[in-house]
Amino acid sequence: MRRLSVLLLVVAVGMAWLAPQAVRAADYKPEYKLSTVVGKPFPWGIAGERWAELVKEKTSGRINIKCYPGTSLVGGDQTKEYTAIRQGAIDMAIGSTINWSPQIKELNIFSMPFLMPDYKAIDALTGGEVGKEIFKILESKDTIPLAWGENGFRELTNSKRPIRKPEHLQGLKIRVVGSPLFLETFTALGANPTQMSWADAVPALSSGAVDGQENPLTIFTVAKLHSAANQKNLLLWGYVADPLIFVVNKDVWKSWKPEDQKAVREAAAQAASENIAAARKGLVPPDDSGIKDVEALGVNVIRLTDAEKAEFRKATKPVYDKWAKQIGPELVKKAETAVANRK
Ligand code: X2X
Repeated sequence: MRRLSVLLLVVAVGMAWLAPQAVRAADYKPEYKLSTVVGKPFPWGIAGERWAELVKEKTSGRINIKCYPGTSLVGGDQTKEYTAIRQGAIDMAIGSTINWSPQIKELNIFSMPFLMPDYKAIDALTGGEVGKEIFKILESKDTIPLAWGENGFRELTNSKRPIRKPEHLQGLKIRVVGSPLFLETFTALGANPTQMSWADAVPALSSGAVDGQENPLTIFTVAKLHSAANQKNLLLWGYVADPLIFVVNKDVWKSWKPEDQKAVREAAAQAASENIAAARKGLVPPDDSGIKDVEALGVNVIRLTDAEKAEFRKATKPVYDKWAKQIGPELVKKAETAVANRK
């Protein structure tokens, strides 16, 4: 009997000692899942690893993040990523505006053909009123946006022929992703667009099932599309650019102490600025070393004159006008003004 009460006392003391840790474990998960479409060594994947590393450091290990590249938490279906974040199947993500645009129509603004002529135009949108408005929309949809990163200007590549005019695109099978805006843009140019995830795109390009694709040069070179997918023709047209957005699911965010929220936000800002620098390396005029690197791979790089670019703009203008109404004429007007006034 005496032995039993000693045992009970030991158990009681042990439980009292464990209790605070049990409470802590209840609000903080042992590990948080961070989704990205591509992993290391793509700049986007590096950004995920870097965010995780900085968070661990700044929270003294209270917040542990594991990266899930390949949008593997949604079976590679990148246009379902945003819904999974809202529902809590994904805790945090660095997502492309393109992949989330099927759920958030305003994100299509970055995919409006020829809206952003240069990097300053991207910055004028993300760093100005448009960026603020988009962050508010994301906040109203169960996610906390923390920083803007960058995938980059999306250049067109194909295995068939050099493209200099819209008519050269006639009948080419081009892989696209995102909202119907992409299908309409490429249809307006006379191409035959087909929608598929990045996971399906690489084998489809390699087998020749599709002829071409559009992606930033960092994606092109790291994925070795020139050799793996015979993408020997590259058109530098900068028709759209996709920023990346660092977000956290709202319930996850609310479960963190203010000091940890601050740490996660600061870590996102730092990882994002490093990400933008990596995404733009060798691509901001007058530095064109990134383009020269692509040429050195044996890729035929076509640069357009202003007049040639205007032909592509003209061919896609009806799509632009139609989508301006769908996205919201006021937001589009704000974006156009911000671009016109960029410094
Ligand atoms: O799928 C693509 O083309 C990629 C990797 O650029 C995006 O996720 C938008």
